[in-house]
Amino acid sequence: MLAPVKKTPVERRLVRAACPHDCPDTCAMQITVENGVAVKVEGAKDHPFTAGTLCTKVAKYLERTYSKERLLHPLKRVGSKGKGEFERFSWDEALDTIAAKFKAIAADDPQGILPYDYAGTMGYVQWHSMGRRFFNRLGASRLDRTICSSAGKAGMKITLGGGFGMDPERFDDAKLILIWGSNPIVSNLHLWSRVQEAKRRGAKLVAIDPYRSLSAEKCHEHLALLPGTDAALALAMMHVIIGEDLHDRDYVEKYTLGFEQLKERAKEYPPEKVAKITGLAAERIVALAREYAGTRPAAIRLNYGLQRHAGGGMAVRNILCLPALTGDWRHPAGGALLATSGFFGMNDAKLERPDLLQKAKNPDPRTINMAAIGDALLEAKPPIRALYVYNSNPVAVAPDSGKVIRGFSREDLFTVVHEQFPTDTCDYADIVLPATTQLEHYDVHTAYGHLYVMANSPAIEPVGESLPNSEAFRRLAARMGFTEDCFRDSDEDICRQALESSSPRMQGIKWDSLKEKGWQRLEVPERFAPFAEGNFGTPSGKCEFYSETAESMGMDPLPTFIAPRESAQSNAALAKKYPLAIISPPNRHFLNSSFANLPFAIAEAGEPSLDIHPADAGARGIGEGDTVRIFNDRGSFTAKARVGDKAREGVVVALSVWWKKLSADRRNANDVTSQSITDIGRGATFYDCLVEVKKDAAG
Ligand SMILES: Nc1nc2c(c(=O)[nH]1)N[C@H]1C(S)=C(S)[C@@H](COP(=O)(O)OP(=O)(O)OC[C@H]3O[C@@H](n4cnc5c(=O)[nH]c(N)nc54)[C@H](O)[C@@H]3O)O[C@H]1N2
Ligand SMILES: Nc1nc2c(c(=O)[nH]1)N[C@H]1C(S)=C(S)[C@@H](COP(=O)(O)OP(=O)(O)OC[C@H]3O[C@@H](n4cnc5c(=O)[nH]c(N)nc54)[C@H](O)[C@@H]3O)O[C@H]1N2
Ligand SMILES: [Mo]
Repeated sequence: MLAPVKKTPVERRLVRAACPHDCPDTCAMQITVENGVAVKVEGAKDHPFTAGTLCTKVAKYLERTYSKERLLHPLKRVGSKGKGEFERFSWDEALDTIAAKFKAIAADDPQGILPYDYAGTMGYVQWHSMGRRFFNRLGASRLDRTICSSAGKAGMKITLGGGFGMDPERFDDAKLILIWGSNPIVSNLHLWSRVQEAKRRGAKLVAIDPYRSLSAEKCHEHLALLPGTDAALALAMMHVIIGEDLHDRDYVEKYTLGFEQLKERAKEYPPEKVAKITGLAAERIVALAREYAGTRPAAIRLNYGLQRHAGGGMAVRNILCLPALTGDWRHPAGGALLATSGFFGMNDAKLERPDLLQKAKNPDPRTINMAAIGDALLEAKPPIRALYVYNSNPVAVAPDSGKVIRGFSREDLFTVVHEQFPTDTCDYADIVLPATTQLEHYDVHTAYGHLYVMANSPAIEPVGESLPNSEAFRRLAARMGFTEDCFRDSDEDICRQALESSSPRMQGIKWDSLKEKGWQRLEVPERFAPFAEGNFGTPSGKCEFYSETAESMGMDPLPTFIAPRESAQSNAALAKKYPLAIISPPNRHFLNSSFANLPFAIAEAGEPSLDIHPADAGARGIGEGDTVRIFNDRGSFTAKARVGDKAREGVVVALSVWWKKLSADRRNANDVTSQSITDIGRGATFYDCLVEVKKDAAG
């Protein structure tokens, strides 16, 4: 008789993880692993902000990790650039080739080499350490990481003294919430739960957004202003608040600087004048100002969307002045929130080792602005001869794609792309390296939308031959002959170093216990009101309405309005030719260009679309569902028209960021966006862009 088949026991483990994506929520995740295979990804129930839910994208993270689209081994290019024709080769051959190339360029001038990386993962191990060490030691050109938030950060710094704001967990106690240039249902889901709770408790929600976004739709009121005019709206609110003596005199006197000058400045922005700038009725501006001044606590959620314009830094600065006028900062549930990043304090010097530059051939290499990578690749002197791209997909996400692609197509440019997926950027690589996902490596994270430090432990072995970014740089450093100990640190060593912080808020946070628990709150009070008694991070310690720092940067020391570069107000001739302002904010089902190749996300997102107002569509003979061509002097792309009143008149909206090669015309919204930069912070100006739209005859 045959022996009965023995059932293999299932070895089941629960692993603590952190969502790596560029999103304010940085969720705590719990991964279930059975016999070495991840079988379930959930939001951690015990994490106060994640509270057991993940967004629709990351809830399907297993489909991403185990996707058949994953890059599984190194590839070398065999076809022409852009074609995406590759042949498999080994890691050793790949790294030897890269090291030989980098050595040859470095012998001449290491500035010919440029890293290009952004927040594909926000982890300190996989983004802020080994790569930075490597390129510092090499003396490569430095990358100015400006593609997303640098204008807003500069605006926060001038006004508040750093990346500080109210605790997102306190929004549920606010009585009035301004959702200002922010779309939390899409890009900040867990804050939206708090906002919903506030609504249940009777709070009023007001959206300020040129687009009736999913979030704006659910607010009590929606003010659809013209893009890039928020700074003027904030000034008009100040005009009313100060003019009608509605400000908190005690708070202003004790904790702000430059009120008298601000009062004069605000006089220059009466609601009637600002109505013309913003396209809002003057009465609505007045009503908003009165309601805001009359409701305590009031909370403002502004987000990075509104700073992607010529005056983006100033817009953030102006909005952040409002809660100091009303004294909202006194309350844990009052104030404003752009980011909480400044409350953390990872040990950047230890992670990035800027001191290694001293060993490089040129200890002070030039800086290249990532928001203008197209121009840099085509025009920088000395030329960029090698690019090492990781955690980013510039061919799809960087502005002015025509130039970006011409740059990436240069035959004399040597390009390495370390990626999880065969992106648009991979198609232009000489060498593609396969990267692990968050389930396959260690990391430690902070957040820009809550106050917890987060740990990520690997749940599974690397898929295929993929390697973490840290390991690729470790191996490359060895081949370059870099002997410093820091190039032998393990990923967990780096997690420990990240937490060797001088910040008093991080003293109790150590890697071994953090890894165990998965997350730990900064040492701040439960009901945290950071500026209740001043204590701003500015030179004066006050909220600086008047800023000498701004003045020293060549800016207006007071809040002012800087018009969009591409608008009827600042360039009438351009506006005549290209009368529509286009914005291209995130699609709910994508995370920038991440997920935009995965069937489940594409099925939800549909196809590239353009929201257009009936008046603008009618004037152009465009009907619902027509294929339209969106164009300006920089380029063009096509999309399906959705005619309706979601986009205000004069504004069209192309939810983004689609992969070019998966779109019918192999283009996307960045074919029309510009490389011009913001007033401060040298940031990208994706939403400062004029176009014309035509029904596509070919479509
Ligand atoms: N699902 C999803 N989540 C994401 C992302 C994603 O791609 N998908 N991206 C992540 C990243 S990298 C970031 S930086 C954040 C971005 O998060 P948000 O800043 O919220 O992103 P946006 O959608 O760019 O902007 C929010 C809203 O601002 C509006 N807006 C555009 N221009 C203006 C303006 O001039 N004034 C005003 N008042 N409103 C304006 C847009 O219509 C949009 O509804 O989200 C993160 N979260
Ligand atoms: N038109 C338009 N353009 C935009 C925006 C917009 O709103 N409209 N938003 C802008 C903003 S806010 C941002 S932040 C940028 C974002 O632009 P990017 O930072 O380029 O973000 P993603 O498009 O998500 O691409 C990140 C890539 O990193 C890869 N990746 C993830 N984890 C790892 C890892 O561990 N190792 C390696 N090697 N790779 C990894 C992913 O597979 C993905 O392809 O885009 C900007 N571009
Ligand atoms: Mo971003």
